[in-house]
Amino acid sequence: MRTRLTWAAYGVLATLAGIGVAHLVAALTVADTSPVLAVGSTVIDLTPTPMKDWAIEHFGTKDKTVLVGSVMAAVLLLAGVAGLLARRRLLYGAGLLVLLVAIAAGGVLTRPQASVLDLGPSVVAAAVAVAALVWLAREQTGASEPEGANGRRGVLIAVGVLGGLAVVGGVGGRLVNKLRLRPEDIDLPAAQDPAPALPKGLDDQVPGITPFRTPTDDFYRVDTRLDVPIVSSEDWTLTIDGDVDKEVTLSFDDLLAMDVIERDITLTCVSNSVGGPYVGAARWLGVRLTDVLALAGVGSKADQILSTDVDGMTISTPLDLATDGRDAMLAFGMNGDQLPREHGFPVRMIVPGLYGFISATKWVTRLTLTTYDDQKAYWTDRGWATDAPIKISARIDTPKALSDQKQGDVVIGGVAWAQERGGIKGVQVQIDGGGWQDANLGPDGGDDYWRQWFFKWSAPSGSHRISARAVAGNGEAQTAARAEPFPDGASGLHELIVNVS
Ligand SMILES: Nc1nc2c(c(=O)[nH]1)N[C@H]1C(S)=C(S)[C@@H](COP(=O)(O)O)O[C@H]1N2
Ligand SMILES: [Mo]
Repeated sequence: MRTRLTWAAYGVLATLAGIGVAHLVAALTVADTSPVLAVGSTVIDLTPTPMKDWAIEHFGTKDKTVLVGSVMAAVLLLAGVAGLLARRRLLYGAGLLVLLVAIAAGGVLTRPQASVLDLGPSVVAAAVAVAALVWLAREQTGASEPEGANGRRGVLIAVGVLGGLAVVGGVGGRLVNKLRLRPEDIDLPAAQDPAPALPKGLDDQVPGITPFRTPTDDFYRVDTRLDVPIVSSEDWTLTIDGDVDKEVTLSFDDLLAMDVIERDITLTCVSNSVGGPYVGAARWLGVRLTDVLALAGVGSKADQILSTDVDGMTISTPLDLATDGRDAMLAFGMNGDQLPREHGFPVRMIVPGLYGFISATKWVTRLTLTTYDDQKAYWTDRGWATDAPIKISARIDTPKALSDQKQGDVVIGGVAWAQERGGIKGVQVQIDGGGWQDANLGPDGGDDYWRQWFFKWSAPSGSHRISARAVAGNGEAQTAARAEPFPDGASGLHELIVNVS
């Protein structure tokens, strides 16, 4: 039993050394090609939508950590098996390790725009893992021979060196990736058409309420990437092609030299469940999407803008909605600073009123005027809707679900949004299924921005159910009909129970 465990541990150690070194090599070249991340990304692409939804619902923003953790666990389990095989025959163990890396390499090659060069880290992983296993097997066999004392020392050295490699590779890869995330120094232009000063919100008045402006560091992040694309503003270009009068390619400086606008817009993810966290409000700086399209001249056949990111990931936006007069932007600034890399540096799209998955392309490099019949975007291929306006929604931030409250004055508060529907005209609160009562609204940040609200409740003791609903400026009310996020956004009312004593 003990020898078996030892050999299984050798398999795991050899694999960790391979993965660690490969991770560092990937970080120094193309981070996305790190074998474990590549398998993770492939799993993301292949996972059926309902399962992805389930993962987002249960693991929230940790869904990627859970994914990478599961991939690692599966790999290490098989690595242990490889170690056991190696005890019988080294060739079998090594063969299984190579097979594992080959699967990862397959993952690397299925990434959009993958090249053979991207196999570098996988080849390194295989070479290091196999060499490590051979080394460990040699030392172990040596140690069990009669003059074993020396052999035991050999085992310890091998374990130490390989453990060191795994740690140096893993930690080093992390550090390099962190370093690469450092922002570039960009001088942002001033807006010719600035946003009015954002009024002071209810942040200080209502404890526990979502801040009126989401701090950039707290802004939710949703994308298909396990790493963050590192794009340099100098190399970046944006091409407008497809059904256009003339194809145009803009540099970052070209874009900065255009008419700059600034807008307060609340971005929402289609995967957000009612009351969920995937919504954020920020001040965006950029140029009008319509100004950019006009440079190329849009033809008469196109019905979608197919935007492509730096890695070939595609998002489609209905052309009519994006050009109907709303403040659709190509943004390079967020909350007074340049876009963080996580949020699309150097340039992303922002279209008020449309869920992010059909509008908010990060790291965007190409806008292709085409038709839904001709070309399908990433999520269209996965069954999501092509037309998905953000649904009206009110979220209760405080009190928290199932919290204990003291009898007497309890302030209920939250945020509500109804982009491109005239903003929020009213929010109402219902206790225990009683009558709907008007909540107080916070200041107005514009029709495309969310609104804070609060309601003073004199809470009697007992368990109580609180519900909220929003009414838009155009008169439309939030529906109570429940819908899952798939395929065009969740609906229903946010409801929660609190215990008052
Ligand atoms: N390139 C790229 N852009 C993308 C995505 C993506 O996966 N890749 N995800 C979209 C989705 S689903 C949403 S909700 C928003 C989220 O933007 P954020 O991460 O800046 O909050 O980005 C959109 N833009
Ligand atoms: Mo999203």
